[in-house]
Amino acid sequence: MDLEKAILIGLDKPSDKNFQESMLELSNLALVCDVEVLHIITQKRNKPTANFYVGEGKVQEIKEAVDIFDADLIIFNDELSPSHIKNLEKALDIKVIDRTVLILDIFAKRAKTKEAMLQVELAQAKYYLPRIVGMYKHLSKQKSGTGSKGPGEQQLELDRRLLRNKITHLKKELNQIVKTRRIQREKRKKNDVFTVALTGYTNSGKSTLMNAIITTASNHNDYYAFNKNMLFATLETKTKKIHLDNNHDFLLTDTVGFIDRLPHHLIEAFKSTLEEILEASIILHVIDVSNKNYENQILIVEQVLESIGVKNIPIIYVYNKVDLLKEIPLSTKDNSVFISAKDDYHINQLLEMIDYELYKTINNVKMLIPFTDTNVYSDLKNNANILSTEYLNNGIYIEVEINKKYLNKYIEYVEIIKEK
Ligand SMILES: Nc1nc2c(ncn2[C@@H]2O[C@H](COP(=O)(O)OP(=O)(O)OP(=O)(O)O)[C@@H](O)[C@H]2O)c(=O)[nH]1
Ligand SMILES: [Mg+2]
Repeated sequence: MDLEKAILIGLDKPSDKNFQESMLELSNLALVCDVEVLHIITQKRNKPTANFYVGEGKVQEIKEAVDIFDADLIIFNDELSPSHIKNLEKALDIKVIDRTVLILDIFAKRAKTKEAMLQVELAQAKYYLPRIVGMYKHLSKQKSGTGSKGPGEQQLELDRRLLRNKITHLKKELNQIVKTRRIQREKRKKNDVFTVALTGYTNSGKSTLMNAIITTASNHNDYYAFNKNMLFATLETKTKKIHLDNNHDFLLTDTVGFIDRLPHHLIEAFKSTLEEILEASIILHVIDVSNKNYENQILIVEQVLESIGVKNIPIIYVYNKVDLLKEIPLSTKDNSVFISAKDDYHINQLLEMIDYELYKTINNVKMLIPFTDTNVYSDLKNNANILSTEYLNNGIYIEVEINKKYLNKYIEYVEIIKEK
């Protein structure tokens, strides 16, 4: 197959602490999209310019490089505005795209379920709507050679309208799926099952860990999905029930991975998938500790979690791939564990931490249980630590140490809660 040939452009802003790594990552993203990287041009600047994103001198340098390397396209490391694309394409007379296009393309390639496909299509449509002018220039060029005029304004307006209709239609279809998913989640909540969500940078080993936990916790090999050494292998949410030896259980959910400069249209489109994280009792933040940029990846994941509204959910930091390290580093995070999902190293330790976090006795509660509900009393006798019992006229009044699960289950009987 003929690879498209590209020149990468990056703006090295002082605020950007991991600029080199992000350019490397851009090369990787390009490769996944079957694009060969011929050359990289960077510019140190405080902020983008209004016209061309980079300075005018740089545009000249890029133009020369395009000729020298005979490139097919230019890829910017940041998301470009419609006017940047328009100006750059005019000045350079070559296709100009950005990191977002690459990520969207990869997501489109990987999407398997209907929901994921609709989500990616929606993100793409929203990204392309304001940029349709630039796009048309290439399309018409491909057909009839350099310099040919794009379609008239009328045609453009028509196509914009089509794209807008498509967005409305996609949103409707997605809403339907989201509703079903919400109902499923509500059901789960009613059954008061805990969920534990796997999150982390793409390729950090979330799906591999999911498999390791499934095989460690169950006696049979209930293998779940593929995991591959590729970016965004998982785009859909998968949930499995994990049953521990002590009869405790929880639902484990694998989700889409994050990346630096994750396009906001994608985050928006994947909201329903990401909502699974918001509902979790615990988040496992999986980190590829063998990646030399892992500390920055932690920050990026934390930013995305914050942007989707994660608050007050306990996080366990799971430093994965320690088999690739000579020495295990010291964690600066409190709730952390070093594992190798590939070699099943410390998976049991992680399970113990999850178990502890989920089932620890955290509340000292006073409850009044009406005599009609004495089954509640026997349930608590078996599953919580009853400190005192008093028989009153209107029911049994108890003081009990209780974990989150039983607190939620019997919240209607609670009179006083004292957090430990
Ligand atoms: N050496 C080593 N490799 C691992 C380990 N865990 C995962 N990998 C490899 O890392 C790559 C990515 O693993 P995945 O489990 O697909 O990662 P992911 O986080 O699910 O990735 P996305 O779904 O793309 O976000 C695969 O090639 C795995 O075999 C580990 O503990 N050690
Ligand atoms: Mg995965």
